[in-house]
Amino acid sequence: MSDPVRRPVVAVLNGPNLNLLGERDPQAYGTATLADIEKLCLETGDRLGLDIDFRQTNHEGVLVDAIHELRRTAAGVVINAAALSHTSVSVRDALAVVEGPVVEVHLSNIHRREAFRHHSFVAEVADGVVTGCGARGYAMAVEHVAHLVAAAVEEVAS
Ligand code: CA2
Repeated sequence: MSDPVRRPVVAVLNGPNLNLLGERDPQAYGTATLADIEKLCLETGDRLGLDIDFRQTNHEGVLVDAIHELRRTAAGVVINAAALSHTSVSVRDALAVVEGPVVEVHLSNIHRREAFRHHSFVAEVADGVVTGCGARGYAMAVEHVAHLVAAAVEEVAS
């Protein structure tokens, strides 16, 4: 039997405290757990012919290492860096060398919240930002990465 054709991989990276989703703060973040969001991303990926590499870490250096590991192999990256979005130059610098498209996602609308959440270092290097659309925002971000990857492939072929 021949090997199945490998599908492009989209990494979906999650930062600190997102493992607690569904346990507290449903007004800000909704009721979906991170496992629910992973399932949504996998379903979206399946529909679009993509594999999803879904990860969460509470540690800045682990997130930077994950970005380095994926920077050449992933077709694109969706990232909710959580609080690190507002503080981490090292996450920003790691994302700047990712070869494929990067789309930032936040469950809540960061611009409608406290002033310290209004600036995102991630947004400075992202190809798109989805904020305030809840868990559905992850599906939107995966779709947008798929669109940008397909557009880049078409451009090379033309
Ligand atoms: O809206 C988002 O997705 C955020 O990235 C979530 C971060 C927050 O620091 C950003 O400003 C916006 C916080 C994630 C923590 O999630 C929790 C969930 C339940 C209980 C405690 C924290």
